[in-house]
Amino acid sequence: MAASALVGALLVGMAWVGTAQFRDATSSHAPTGGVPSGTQYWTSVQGGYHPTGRVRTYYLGAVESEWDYAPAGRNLITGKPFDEVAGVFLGRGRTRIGSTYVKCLYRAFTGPDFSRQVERPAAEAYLGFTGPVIRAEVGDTIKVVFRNTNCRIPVSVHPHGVFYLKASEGAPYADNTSGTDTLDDAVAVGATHTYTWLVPDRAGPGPHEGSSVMWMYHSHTDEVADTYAGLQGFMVITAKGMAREDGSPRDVDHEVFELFAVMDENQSAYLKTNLERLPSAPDGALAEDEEFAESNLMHSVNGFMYGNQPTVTLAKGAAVRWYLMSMGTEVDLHTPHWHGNTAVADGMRVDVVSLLPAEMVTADMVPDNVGTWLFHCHVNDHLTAGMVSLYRVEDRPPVS
Ligand SMILES: [Cu+2]
Repeated sequence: MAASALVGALLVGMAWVGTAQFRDATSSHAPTGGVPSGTQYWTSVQGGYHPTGRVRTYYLGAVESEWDYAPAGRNLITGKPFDEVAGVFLGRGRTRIGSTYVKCLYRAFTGPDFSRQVERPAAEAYLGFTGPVIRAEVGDTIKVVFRNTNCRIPVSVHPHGVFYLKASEGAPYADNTSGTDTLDDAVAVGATHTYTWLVPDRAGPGPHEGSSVMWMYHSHTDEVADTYAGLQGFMVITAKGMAREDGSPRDVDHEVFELFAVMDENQSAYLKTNLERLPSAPDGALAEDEEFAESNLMHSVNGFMYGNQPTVTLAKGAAVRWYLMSMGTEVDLHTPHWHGNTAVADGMRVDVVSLLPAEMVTADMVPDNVGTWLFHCHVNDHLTAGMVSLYRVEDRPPVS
């Protein structure tokens, strides 16, 4: 990417985040009330929370969208039309939904009135249906102002890793909470809820990790139906003192985020909606039909199949950090594999990593091998069903 494009990307990317300084974060209380904030508290739980005083505010919307798993309409790995196997999932017909589904997705907005969605820069198009990346540095406070802009289902934002109280957990269950502590559980269409998450030391990189750690966020009102509807995203926490202004780690030139998942559209909260869009109204038996069910298992990377993911482009010699995760169920054991280059994950040299549902793995790569390379799940069934992308290494100076 040209330097000017990068600057443009940064500007657009930053438009949805506002930062502010608390005057005295150690003694003040967050707006949801009762957030432990004193040094005494954190010492008593042997945690470390050493506030930077910085609050990062994100405007996150849930947006009902049509999502096409294969927008090119071709297999971009073979360069040919879809074959019979691909047709099982992507073929559209009287009783087949095809490649495009209605989903509910997390999208960034520019401000608290949610009048303008942030346009995702071209360099981030590969993020697909996943939400915008949320970032913070250890010691920060994250505020997610969340509005269900037009999804017909109630949804929430549930984070992993960071510190939250009940009003910011985003999950309804019999946890003895009531009143305002339950407003996070399910945000109805048109409603807004602000989630406040602290970033103590234990949300940052562990002893064997580099300068940042990835956590996911996802809807947890109806966890299964919501995540299959598309509501998940990545969050990066950078070690204290290691963050750039935007929260990204200083010692990394390029970060890449990839979700490997068999998106089971049969279990999406939008199955009924998608059925109703079929050319002929389906009879009740269709949802029970095994072949129909199979046709809705979208083996995808960030919501793209058969090489349809926009190609991630890296510079030879750049410090690249890959953040990989999976979601789903027992079929979601994935083994992302890079052709052409190797990485270090968990202190080991690898070109394959393994993921189980909701597992998150960070891998550092300094690509030395120029070319366009496969990046695919090594589980045979998943590979043939479309869980394959490309990445490209170019001989140019790293952008940082
Ligand atoms: Cu797989």
